[in-house]
Amino acid sequence: MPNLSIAPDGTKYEIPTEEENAKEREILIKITEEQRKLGRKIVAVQGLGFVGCVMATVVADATDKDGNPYYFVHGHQRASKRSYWKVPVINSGIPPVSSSDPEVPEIFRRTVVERKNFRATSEDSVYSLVDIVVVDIQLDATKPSFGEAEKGYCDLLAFREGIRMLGEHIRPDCLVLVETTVPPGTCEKVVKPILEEEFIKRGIDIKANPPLVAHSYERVMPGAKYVASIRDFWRVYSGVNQKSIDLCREFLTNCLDVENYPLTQLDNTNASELAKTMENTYRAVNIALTLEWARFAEQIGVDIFKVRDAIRKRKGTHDNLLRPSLGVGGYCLTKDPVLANWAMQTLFGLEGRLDMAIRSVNINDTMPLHTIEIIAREFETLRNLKIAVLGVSYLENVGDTRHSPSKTLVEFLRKEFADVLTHDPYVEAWPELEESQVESDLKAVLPGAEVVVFAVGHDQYKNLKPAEVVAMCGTKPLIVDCSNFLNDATIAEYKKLGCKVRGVGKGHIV
Ligand code: SAJ
Repeated sequence: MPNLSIAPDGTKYEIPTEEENAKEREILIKITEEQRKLGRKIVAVQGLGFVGCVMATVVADATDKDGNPYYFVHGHQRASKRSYWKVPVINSGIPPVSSSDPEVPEIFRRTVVERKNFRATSEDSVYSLVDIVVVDIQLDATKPSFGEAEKGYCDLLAFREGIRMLGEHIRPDCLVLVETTVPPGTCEKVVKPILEEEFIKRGIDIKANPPLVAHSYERVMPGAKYVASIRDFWRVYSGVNQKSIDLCREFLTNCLDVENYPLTQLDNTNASELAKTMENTYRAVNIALTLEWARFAEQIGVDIFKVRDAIRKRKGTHDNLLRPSLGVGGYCLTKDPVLANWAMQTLFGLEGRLDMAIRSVNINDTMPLHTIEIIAREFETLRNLKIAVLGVSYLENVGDTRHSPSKTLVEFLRKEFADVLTHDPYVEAWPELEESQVESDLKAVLPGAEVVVFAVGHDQYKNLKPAEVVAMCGTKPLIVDCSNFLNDATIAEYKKLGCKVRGVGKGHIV
């Protein structure tokens, strides 16, 4: 019975047998020899997720002043049921990620089909053939209990296994460049020691040939500027020794637009790892501050968004004040503060914790409960209340549901036995909330609704006319605005139609 990996479109791909892997090893050796003869350095990208697969194309797309590619790139994806399908899909020149960035399909076609200097494989031995490995394997933080981010931890097992596999195969002079967002201390205290252990097992003198480890975090934003968020974006980097730093700088300089987006070298990898986690913690704390003040504003008749706009007029010092919302989701701001806090205690063995970071994550994670409070104030009970939730992705105009605040909202409303229907124009399936059918037609969720929650700021919702919504509902629903999606004129129209309107941070609505 063949071992199958199934792509999102349902296509089934057979995972290679040992016999096919042996053939693949021959192919890899042959390709690598040919590419070296063309004067190209050989790079492997470990992990072909939403970061690695596009990073691999950016590296393959890099050319010298005569237009010759610097590198041949082997993209490596473990032969798992969940992800092996990416290997044959990429090798057909198709991106394994959906994207609104027109450059994504273009750069895959150019590097895989036209130049043929990017190829995917699931064969581990590829790492013995390369000069540089870019590590883009996933590393998650786990928060075991809701609203208690202080108990969050990082399970390094899979990451350690990935690094150990590198140690078993790479040549001693191969640079390992970690791009994955990792807890501060990981390169020095996890990656380097594992590589040293494996080098020693292989009889390599680690004094003469110390492992070469660098860190430069990615700032990938898989939206309309997916490729540019890798190639045309500032980078921070460092290494465990001078040679690692020099090789990393040379590689990034060849691959990225460092003229317009200069590199920043930090003293050591702890600093570079701290920078990424602090960057996203800064953003999470910024949002948490506005969420806390939104509650205050609601109680004293203030529209926090007008206050925010007034403050942001101070360009250069206060114009980065963010906004309150249903809550904070996504893969970055929910995780990075927890990684740093965990590292402080576990990797560095320090007392205490990053209080503001952890408190901010707790404010952000539990913020959807405030929207429930807003609704509950208007009804005797939530039991059997028909609630239409508009938006389940974590961010406006994208279909990504990872760590979506709408999940918390829907789960807690259903715990109160409310009758919740969900809609999102970008989301067909909601893997994190399997039993939840996500509708793509408003007519499937609005009829009979007693509450309409504008949860996510998709453009489609912002263009909805109050009269349309009320007509589709056939009721005069409570309208709940989670993040300033409705301006005062629209609010007045809803009120004229007999609807009550409430909103996060909108204390001025009477
Ligand atoms: N959010 C708010 N208020 C805001 C901004 C965002 O509640 O003022 C919420 C969003 O609704 C979402 C969550 O926070 O649920 C995260 O939004 P985000 O805009 O930070 O988007 P992310 O999570 O994709 O963050 C990423 C980060 N990029 C990387 O880590 C490489 C972050 O550093 C970027 O600043 C952000 O993208 C960006 O600017 O797009």
